[in-house]
Amino acid sequence: MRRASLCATLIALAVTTPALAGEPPITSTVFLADRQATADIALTGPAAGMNWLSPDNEISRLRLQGFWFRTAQMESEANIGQLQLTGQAVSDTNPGTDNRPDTLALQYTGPGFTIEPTWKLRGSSHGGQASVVELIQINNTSRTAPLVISFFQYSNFVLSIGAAPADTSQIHGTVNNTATQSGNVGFLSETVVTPSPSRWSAGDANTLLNQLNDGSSTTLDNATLFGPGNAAWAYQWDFTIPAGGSVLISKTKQLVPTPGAALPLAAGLVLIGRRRRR
Ligand SMILES: [Ca+2]
Ligand SMILES: [Ca+2]
Repeated sequence: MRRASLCATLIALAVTTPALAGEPPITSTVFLADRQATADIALTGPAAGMNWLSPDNEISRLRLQGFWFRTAQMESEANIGQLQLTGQAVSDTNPGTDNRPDTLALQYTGPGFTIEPTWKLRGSSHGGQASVVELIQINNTSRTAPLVISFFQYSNFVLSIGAAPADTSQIHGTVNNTATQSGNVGFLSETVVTPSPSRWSAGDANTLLNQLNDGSSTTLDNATLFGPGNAAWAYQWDFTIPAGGSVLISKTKQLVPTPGAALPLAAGLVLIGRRRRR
């Protein structure tokens, strides 16, 4: 937490004091809104990332979209929420349309590098879609040494309702830079504008997440289709960033509910949450 003045603009931010040794990790969440769409982003801990995305502020269609990394000095991947959070700001980029904060910028600092993700949420007045534009800048802050780093994005949307998960995830495009996930209640498409990913995987949500948390080095398997099932997908970028240099990942995603999607009627639904927040 850098400056108390930033807090004045936060709609919802739970801040706890820095954890002492042996205490549970700090958990804090930023809430973004634009028209009917809402998003939550958890800032710290091993499951940091966007964990709520809803076109209508009713049902989240996202369980987690988070970022992991592994430098040449590391034996396994870690969530960026396990780094020190050194910068945080929310802003309103369309005050004439909706004057609530819709954009979050963060900075995490590790040994010889910083990672700076930014999310900008856009919704619609009728709840028909939620779009997010994301930029992730990775800076090598060393003056002498290159930074060898693999950066991962894990994405687990939940777009089907029924007795069992029945989502399909797929990687598309000649440079594998578009991912889709679909089910009987919605469709998600994400395109990496630049740079194209080095590796990718469409797979089972738990299997992919375990690969990033299993304490060993992981290289994604380039699978391009999974499902129907508990589908998710992941991207991997392998970078060597020269001393003082930076890379910028730019991507955009759009979440669209299926028009007239059936409301939950039976037990055993796969819905991950339902809440009204305003
Ligand atoms: Ca706004
Ligand atoms: Ca691993």
